[in-house]
Amino acid sequence: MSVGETPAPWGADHLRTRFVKALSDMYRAEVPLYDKLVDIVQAVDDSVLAAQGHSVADLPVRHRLERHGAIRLGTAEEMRMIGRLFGIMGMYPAGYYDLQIVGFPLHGTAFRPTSEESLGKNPFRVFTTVLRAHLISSDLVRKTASGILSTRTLFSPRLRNLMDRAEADRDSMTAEEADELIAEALKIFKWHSRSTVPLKTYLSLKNEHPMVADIVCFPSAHINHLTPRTLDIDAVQLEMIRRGLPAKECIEGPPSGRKCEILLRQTSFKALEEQVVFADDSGNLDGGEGCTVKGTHTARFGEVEQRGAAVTRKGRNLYDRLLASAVAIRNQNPETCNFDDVLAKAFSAYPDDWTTLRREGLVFFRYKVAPGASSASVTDDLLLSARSVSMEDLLERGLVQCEPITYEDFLPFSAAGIFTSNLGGSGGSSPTRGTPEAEEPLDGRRELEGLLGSAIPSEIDLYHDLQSASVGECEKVLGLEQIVLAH
Ligand code: OOG
Ligand code: NI
Repeated sequence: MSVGETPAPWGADHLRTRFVKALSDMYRAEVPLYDKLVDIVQAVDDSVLAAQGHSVADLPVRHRLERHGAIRLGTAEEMRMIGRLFGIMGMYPAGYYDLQIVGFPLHGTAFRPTSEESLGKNPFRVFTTVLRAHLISSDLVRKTASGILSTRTLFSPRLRNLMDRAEADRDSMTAEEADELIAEALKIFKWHSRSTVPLKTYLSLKNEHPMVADIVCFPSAHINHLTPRTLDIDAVQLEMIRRGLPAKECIEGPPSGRKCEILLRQTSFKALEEQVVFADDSGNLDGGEGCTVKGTHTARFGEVEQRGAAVTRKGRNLYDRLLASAVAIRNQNPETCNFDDVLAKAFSAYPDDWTTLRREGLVFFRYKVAPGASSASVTDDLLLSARSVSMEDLLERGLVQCEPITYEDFLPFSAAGIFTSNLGGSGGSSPTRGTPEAEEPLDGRRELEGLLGSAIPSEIDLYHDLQSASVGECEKVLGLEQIVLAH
């Protein structure tokens, strides 16, 4: 699109960007601490950039809008509908997450853009889980939950209608209809300080699992956090504490102090205790002043993250192994152990320069032919065989450049750590941090794919495809049959 041209109102990238901006405004009004956190991130990022002699305008466009959110849905139908809605905004399932491993009756996926181009515009991602009612142990709670959810309407008739039309023929739709789609979709994510059920029902569901109460007892699938990305999470953490935000004690993910950031590091401030009005015992919400039942609910929290490079399967296995070894050491002496030190020590076995990470096949890279290079630059001494060369040779001669691919996904155990510390009670560091990866939970994945009506690609395969496409492009430009990677 050339400068000054108006984007098509129904373009998927455009809708996603409008939606995340609207969501951010709504969340800012709902959770004042979010505003403070975004301020801190901006101040920290500005000073990181200034120290490097840069300004925010030097960052890729995506940084300024980059957010992720999380919602928890109640039924297969809600999950199927949200898959369609996100699809209209250019967000597709990536990765399967089974939260049963950490004791939550939920599984899900992340909806996000997957193409290089869309990620570059705005990588908005939503970690989306759905309740698996059959994992609720009490018959009574299961029936109560299913009964309540069967009467909830998350998607208004108008939204359904707009979605049907968008899928059938989006080019014929107007700018006003795009506005309506955003407004109707926003309602799904909005917080309501009234519960649809009596307090005693809420408490019985909460007793089964706080997640069950959070999902079932409210009229919307309120977004429970909206996370900005920062360039320096250690500085944000210190600043949160300095400004008196109720920050979690430790940062989840790889240790601090690495030169080459990998995967994801996250921290949060603790959930708000929200005032909630409950229905009276006959389910009536309009009992008038004096008849309402007041209570509280903790659900929404603030989170911030720093993103590093996407790792290969080999890189992920090494990450999981080192994390598990650090956790095992901590578990021997949980009271006295300084986990950050133990973690840093364990990760000294994880290479920390890009060349080694690339040569050992631990990180995915995007390759690009250097400006000015062409097929004429490929001299005979570079050839391994007829028309094949080694990527390392091309890099060494400066004919190709590379950069690590950003990790766009989640770390389920960090996720579990963060939501565990936000369910009231446990506070501090996550009891689950570093739980070893379980066997691939095939049945759950199939169940979720079945209800979404599409395969859920593994996030690692998606990075592999991005890397391969960039290598393919180099082959084309340099007129080569094959460029062989180091590993
Ligand atoms: C999901 C939290 C997952 C993350 O950053 O790992 C997540 C939830 O709380 O429902 O957002
Ligand atoms: Ni999150």
